[in-house]
Amino acid sequence: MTSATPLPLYAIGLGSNRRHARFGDPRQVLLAALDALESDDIEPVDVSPIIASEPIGPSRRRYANAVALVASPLTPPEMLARLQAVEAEFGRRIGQRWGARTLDLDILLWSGGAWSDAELTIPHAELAGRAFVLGPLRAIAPDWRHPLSARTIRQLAARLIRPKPVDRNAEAH
Ligand code: PH2
Ligand code: MG
Ligand code: MG
Repeated sequence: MTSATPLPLYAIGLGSNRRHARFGDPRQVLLAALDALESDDIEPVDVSPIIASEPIGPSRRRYANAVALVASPLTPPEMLARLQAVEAEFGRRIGQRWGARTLDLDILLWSGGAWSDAELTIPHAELAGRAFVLGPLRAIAPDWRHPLSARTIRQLAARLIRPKPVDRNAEAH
């Protein structure tokens, strides 16, 4: 298919910290989820390495995390519905927020810019504070600019992953 206007791009965060009976460990869950996402109107463009990350929040299990870039004409609410359908396919239950979960799919960025309604905020509200998102995202989209802060992913990752000491003396202890 040729088209003058390129399709919108989405950056999708993937996370899992629970085995799936059929697919296996969290890493394999993410690989299966990438397959499940691909469809007539969701075209995978790139995927980061899958990292192992320490849990943020109450769950004590380590996560597998990755970020995928997909091209899609879907609107943000349509994309959200699709991600929720894939989560449900993988056994995610409503109300599992922050608990151990088989699959979490989050819209991180959209080339259309910012979006905000009762169900969905783009960019993802926690994007700039989460190393397990910024690390994988930097591997595939370092020059993407956060539409609200105007900083690139590379800059946001550098701030978070290598914070500059405020007080050099304090650092010596
Ligand atoms: N997701 C959470 C809460 N904590 N920690 C890590 N390391 N990775 C995640 O994906 C994650 C988390 C809620 O979405
Ligand atoms: Mg989520
Ligand atoms: Mg999440």
